[in-house]
Amino acid sequence: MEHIIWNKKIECAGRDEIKEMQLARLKETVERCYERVPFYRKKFDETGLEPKHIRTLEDVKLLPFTTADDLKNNYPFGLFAVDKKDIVRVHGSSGTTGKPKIEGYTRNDLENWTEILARVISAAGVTSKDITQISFGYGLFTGGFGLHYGMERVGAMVVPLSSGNTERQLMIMQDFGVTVLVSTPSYALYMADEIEKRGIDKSKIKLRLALFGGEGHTEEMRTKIEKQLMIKATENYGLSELGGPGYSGECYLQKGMHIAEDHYFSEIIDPDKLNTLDIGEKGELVITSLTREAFPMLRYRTRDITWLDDTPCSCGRTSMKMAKVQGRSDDMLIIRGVNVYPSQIESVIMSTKEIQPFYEIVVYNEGYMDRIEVRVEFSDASLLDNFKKLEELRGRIAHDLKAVLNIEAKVTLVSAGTLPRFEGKGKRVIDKRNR
Ligand code: DLL
Repeated sequence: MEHIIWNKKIECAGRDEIKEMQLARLKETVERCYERVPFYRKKFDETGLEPKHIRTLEDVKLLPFTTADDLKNNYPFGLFAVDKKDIVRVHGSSGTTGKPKIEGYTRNDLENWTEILARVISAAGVTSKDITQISFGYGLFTGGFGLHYGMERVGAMVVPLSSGNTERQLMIMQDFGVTVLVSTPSYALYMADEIEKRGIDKSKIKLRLALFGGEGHTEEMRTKIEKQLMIKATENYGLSELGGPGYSGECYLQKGMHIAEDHYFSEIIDPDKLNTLDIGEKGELVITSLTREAFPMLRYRTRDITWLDDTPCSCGRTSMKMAKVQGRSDDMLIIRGVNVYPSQIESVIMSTKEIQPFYEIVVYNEGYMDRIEVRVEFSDASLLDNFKKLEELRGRIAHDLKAVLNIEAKVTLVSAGTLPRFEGKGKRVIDKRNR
């Protein structure tokens, strides 16, 4: 396979060179926020902080955090640092309820966004010879447009299908000889299942790569999809508040996501004590934008739990990497005092042969107790006639879940095809507790 490093000068730069660039850009960003965004000016004034106090990268710790609530309170354009006439695009968070978190781009911001996506896309192994099907939603969601322009920049043929209408997606995938799929892992799983169900001849599918992002997935789920679609899948991460995808992406070695450090400064903090943690320590990712003109952001608390990794990568890139997101500090379930991450449950499900990779987690009250139920689909319909075998399977899954979670989970087996499938990000946790 051909491996192109899109921007060698930056992606393979020495650490000192990167740090120097980050510091200069951090100072500019701080100045910009202070001068142009009343929200930040007020926060600075409250503590007597001035842009001149930021002298080293360490001084980032002096800056105030920005949270999702700050975006909500300043909806829609309150945190913009340029006049509306200089904004050429807006995007927003993917949630379907309530007001979205809105962010804007100047022409330069769009140019930088395209550049960092071209890096992510090349790192995954995509070249101008590829035909790519973009099955992320196009709209306020950043996934569709972000990957679209990056792919065009790399020179790949783009098929902008957006999400939904799976039958048509699969038809075009075969007819056009699509080689690269861009989607959430949930949607890829759904497509893989439909390919099996419809008995589509796999030799008609030319896919060789998938770029997954927009949500987390376990290694076990990745392996499952890779096997089923006979592809290699890399992962990328980003969030609309910081401009969408492009913040980080895996290279073909699949050993963590390379961060675009010339555009973002990253920290890991303890989400409770708020102190900064060391490289390699697990905590909440906090990001400061370094080049964004329209919507600069200081120390944004992503709520995503991960760690940073500065060990050299054999692909040649020198950039810091982030590990797979372990969960969000706000999707962690606390069940009878025990912390449970949906990803722990997913690993067990993906490692159990006799069940499908689809699941649902229901949390509910029973008296004063919190209970957790995991619903999974069994693959072999003939099990319906064999109660003993069905019970044995249920017991085994319950046992494996207990070993991982340290608490009992009720396991419910349902027939194949009955749990929800997702065309975008999956929603697999239903919390019915009254609090
Ligand atoms: O999901 C941006 C994006 C689109 C990234 C396409 C990659 C590809 P939002 O809708 O604002 O933006 O959601 C951001 O999604 O804080 C994470 O919790 C989650 N997320 C995104 N990528 C990953 C990933 C886009 N690779 C929120 N692993 C983030 C885990 C992810 N979580």
